[in-house]
Amino acid sequence: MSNYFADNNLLTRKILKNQTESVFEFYGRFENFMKQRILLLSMPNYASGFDRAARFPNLGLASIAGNVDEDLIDKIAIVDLITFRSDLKKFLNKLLMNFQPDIVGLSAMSFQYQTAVEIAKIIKQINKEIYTVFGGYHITLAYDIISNSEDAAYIDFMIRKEGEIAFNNLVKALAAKTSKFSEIKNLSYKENGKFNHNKCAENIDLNKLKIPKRNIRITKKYFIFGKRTDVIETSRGCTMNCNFCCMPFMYGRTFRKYDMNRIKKDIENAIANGAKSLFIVDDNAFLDIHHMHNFCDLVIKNKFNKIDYMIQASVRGIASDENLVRKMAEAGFKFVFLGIENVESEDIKLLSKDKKVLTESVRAVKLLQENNIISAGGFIVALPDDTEEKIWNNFHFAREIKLDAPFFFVATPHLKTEFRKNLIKEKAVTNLHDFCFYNGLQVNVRTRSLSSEQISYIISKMNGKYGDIEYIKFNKIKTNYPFFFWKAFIKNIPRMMTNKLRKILYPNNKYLNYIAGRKRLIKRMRKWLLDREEVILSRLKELNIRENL
Ligand code: B12
Ligand code: SF4
Repeated sequence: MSNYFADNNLLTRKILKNQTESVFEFYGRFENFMKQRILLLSMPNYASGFDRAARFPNLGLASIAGNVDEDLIDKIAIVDLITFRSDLKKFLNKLLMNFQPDIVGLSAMSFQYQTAVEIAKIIKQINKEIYTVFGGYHITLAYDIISNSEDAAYIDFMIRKEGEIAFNNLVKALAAKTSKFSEIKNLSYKENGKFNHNKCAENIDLNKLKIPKRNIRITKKYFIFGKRTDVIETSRGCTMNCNFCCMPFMYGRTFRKYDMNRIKKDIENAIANGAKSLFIVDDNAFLDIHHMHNFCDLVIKNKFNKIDYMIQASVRGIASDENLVRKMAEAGFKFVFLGIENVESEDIKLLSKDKKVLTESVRAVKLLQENNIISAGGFIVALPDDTEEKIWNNFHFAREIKLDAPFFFVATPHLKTEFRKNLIKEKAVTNLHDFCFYNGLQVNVRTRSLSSEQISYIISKMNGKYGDIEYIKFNKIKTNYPFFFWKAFIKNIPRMMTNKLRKILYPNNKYLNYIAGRKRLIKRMRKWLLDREEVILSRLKELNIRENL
């Protein structure tokens, strides 16, 4: 990082800019044309626990960067703030002063959006001439709300849905100093201080996209299970109907594949940039089992199986094809994340999932175990009818099938989804607008019998209880990544000891460890430029009062 700053001081920046201007003025081709300095940022916020096992680079930003025409670029860089742990404000100030960007692109999921706004404020304080461009999931879902909010003062442009073509067109317009923004599809831009929202283009033909630019990342500390990692995609979209998912707002219910030649180049590029493992970010690559067979064949044939692969998959995709799972093992797959969702039949119906999901989950996990692949599984709990017992049933199911990594997500009412509408009708949403908590682990709903904080407490107990001696015995993370596993285990010992000690010293207050966890969250959120102390503490009071009753 220090070298980077050393050769990018303010003076160099000015000279470079003048040179670029004079070259173009000399040729008289583009009178006002100016190559752009583009800085792309992904957000530092993480869902607690994820960051200990994995920190991934943002593929959306790398793909956008890869698709900006070279002759528009003076300098371009990606900074994945997820890898960054110290004083964010100080770091950003230094970065912006040294890079002197013309354009800063910010990518955010819903729970990261408010941090992106706080960063945009810092950018505008340093130089209000810098253009801030927001993109990603939250923008796609909430552009209309945002354009009428106070946040709009810090946002110059929003790009909805897929960003590659729209961003390139925007950079072109800014470089040529034209203001023909109305012609750029997917773009929201301001006229007389008010946002206009252009129409969106059709989904991109994926095979026309250039390879993501990985070599321009300033940040480097990406890992999963202790191994240097990167991200690739082999398809975009999903045709399923799960009503809690916001993916259809991005691509509609469609499924597009990259052809194998392009995938081959992408893997080569990721490996050349240091990847020792690859996370495949596709929504649901297993919609086309042949595609997955072809992918594995490609990896095996080209000897790309010296590195590890991880993917999320539908339980049906895995359960339905024993040969594919075997081939995946040969191709180097070490981790599969399955969307199990819930064990209660009423809840499965509420999530618009197929009721066969449970029997298929049992088979899918068994096949993964037989092939030495780590099985992770996501559950969605806290649906309106859920009681404490029903929530725990998900835990028991995970233990019964010996899931290596269970994720007990809380039903999250993401904007615009059918699921949100249903929960609002049920009066089950306790936090409608503060999206900082929409990360799947924080609770924003209540059930008919449980408050948000009670749900949160139950889930923290489930997470705490899963990692017992028996778990250590059957767990495949330990066999596939022993160094990572034992290092994480040892690192966790002081916290386990403190928790035990609290229980011994204060046997009558069962909430003490939980409260400590909530306080850690307050500290973490402050690091992301968010202060939600009051909100979190007020919910804790609710729990204590109930306890005293
Ligand atoms: C891979 C993935 C992950 C990975 C890694 C993500 C990463 N590196 O950032 C992991 C497993 C860690 C993960 C975790 C989580 N994820 Co996730 N994840 C995805 C997934 C499947 C793919 C993301 C991706 O890389 N897509 C491919 C790239 C090319 O597309 P993209 O990121 O969307 O970028 C394009 C556009 O969005 C846009 N764009 C994006 N940024 C910008 C910026 C600018 C300036 C511009 C112009 C355009 C632009 O242009 C890009 C190119 O077309 C998506 C679903 C999906 N289809 O996107 C969910 C998704 C993004 N995740 C989601 C969630 C909720 C989470 C979690 C919070 C919890 C959870 N329940 O899983 C955690 C939290 C992670 C954390 N930071 O701690 C939600 C977000 C919902 C929302 N409204 O915010 C999604 C949409 C899943 C869903 N179906 O609901 N996730
Ligand atoms: S299968 Fe996954 S990606 Fe497809 S709609 Fe359901 S949750 Fe969304």
